[in-house]
Amino acid sequence: MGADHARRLTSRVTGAVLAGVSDPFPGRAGAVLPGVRVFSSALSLIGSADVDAVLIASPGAAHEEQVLACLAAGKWVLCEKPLTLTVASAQRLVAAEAALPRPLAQVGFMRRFDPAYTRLHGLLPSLGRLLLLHNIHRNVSAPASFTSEMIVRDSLVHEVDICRWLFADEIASVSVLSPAASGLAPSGVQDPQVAIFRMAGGGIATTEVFVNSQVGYEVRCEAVGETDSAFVPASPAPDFLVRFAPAYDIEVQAWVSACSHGFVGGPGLQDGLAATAASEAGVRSLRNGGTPVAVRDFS
Ligand code: ISE
Repeated sequence: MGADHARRLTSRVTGAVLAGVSDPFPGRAGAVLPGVRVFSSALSLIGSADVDAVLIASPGAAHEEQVLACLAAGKWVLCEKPLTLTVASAQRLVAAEAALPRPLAQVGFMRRFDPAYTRLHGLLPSLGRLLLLHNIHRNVSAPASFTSEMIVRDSLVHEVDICRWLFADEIASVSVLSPAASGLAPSGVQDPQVAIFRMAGGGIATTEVFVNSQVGYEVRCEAVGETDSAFVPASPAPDFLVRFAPAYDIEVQAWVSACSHGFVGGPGLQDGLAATAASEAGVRSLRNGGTPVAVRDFS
C-alpha cells in the first residue's frame, strides 16, 4: 500500500514532493522508487524538517504511535484505515488532536472518493428516505495470517464507514454472522461473514464480506430508498489496488490540496473512532455467535 501511494505521489498527484519513505525493511523502502530518500524509521521521517505531511500505510497496530508523532510535530497526516485497533487508542488520538489549534488528521476511507460511490451518494436524495443498504465485499484471496477478526477490522471497516456516510447516521448495533466457512479459507478462519448494521435512525445495512472468494475482487452496494434504488455496480478487478486506483488518486490529490490550503477535507479522527467502535462491536458479535452488540456512543 505504501509503495502504491509513493508512486501515486510522484506520478499522479500534483502539489507535493515525495520527501522520503520509511519501512521496517530498509531494502524494501529503497526499492520503491529509484533514488528515493529512505529514512531509518517512521519517527525520524515524521520528525524531519524536510517533511510537511505524512501518509501512513503501516499496519494498524503501528498507527497510534505514528499519528501521535505527526500531531505532536504539527504535521498533516493521512492515515490508512483502520485508524487503530482499539477504541481506547482512537480516543487518545481524538483527545491529542483536540488540544491542537486545528485538526491535522484524515483517515483513509477512500471509498468516499470513488466515482461510483460519489455518484451513488449524489443520487440518494432522489431515492426517497434511505431504508436499506446491501453490500458485497469480496477479495480473491487473503494471506494465511488474515484472521477472522482482521476480516472485520481491516475489510468490513470499509462498509462501516461507507454506511455511516451514506446514511449520514451512526451505527447503533452490529451483528456478524458466521455461515459455513469456505474450505478454501485458512483453517479456523471464519470466511465468509455476514454483517448486519442497525442504524440509529432505523435503517439497516447488510454486508457479505468474503476475502477468499476465489472469484475476483468485487465490491457492490445497493441503496434502497422509499421510492427508488441505486447501485454501485460490481467492477471485478484483480485486487483492491486496481479496483480503487481512481479513488486513491482522487483521495490523495484532495488531501494534498487540502493540506496546502490549511484544512482537513475528508473523514477525520472522529470518523476513525466511530469505525473502530463499530468494528470492536463486530468482533464481539463474531465471537458471540452473531449476537447483536451495541456500539457505544463516543461522540
Ligand atoms: C485491504 O486492506 C483494503 O483496504 C481493501 O480495500 C479491502 O478490500 C481488503 O479486504 C483489505 O484487506
